[in-house]
Amino acid sequence: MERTLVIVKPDAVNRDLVGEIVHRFERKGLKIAAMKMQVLKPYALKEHYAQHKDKGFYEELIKYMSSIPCILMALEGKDCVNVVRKMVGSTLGREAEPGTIRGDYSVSNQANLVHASDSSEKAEEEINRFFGKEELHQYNKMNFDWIYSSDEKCIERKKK
Ligand code: FUP
Repeated sequence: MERTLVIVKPDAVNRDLVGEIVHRFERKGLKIAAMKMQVLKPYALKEHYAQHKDKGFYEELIKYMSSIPCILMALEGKDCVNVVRKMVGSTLGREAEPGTIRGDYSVSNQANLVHASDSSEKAEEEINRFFGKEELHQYNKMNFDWIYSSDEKCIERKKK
């Protein structure tokens, strides 16, 4: 199954939205493979947001993201990257669709509650940046039998 990195950002922690956000991913049927609370180091964030290093908001973004602890999660499921990006919504909270996390709870572009990886390759890179191997758990999630068809589970098994 595919994995993705989710960072529940400082604004969500300060606004008591951690439970709501985690709850949405759980209810959707995604598996939590790793989860922790951590103040992110500026050097790791600079690497994480390297694609934005020439943008005006870059320094401010690094400062904001390292200001208080974030919740980090590695989520797992079929097409997990895409599923989670759809649930998170577009970057600017004011324009994000209602029903998405940003669309329901954010009106900002910086304080937009959640980071989610944008490709499978990036997800693996980001998970390895923020989690050690010993923090990533492999276990049978019993309710996967009720979340996926046997075909979907077979396809996943063949891919491995
Ligand atoms: P996303 O993938 O939706 O998180 O968005 P981007 O990769 O485009 O942007 C990464 C982060 O940069 C956003 F989550 C917040 C921040 N950002 C700003 O602070 N100001 C902007 O104008 C655009 C993005």
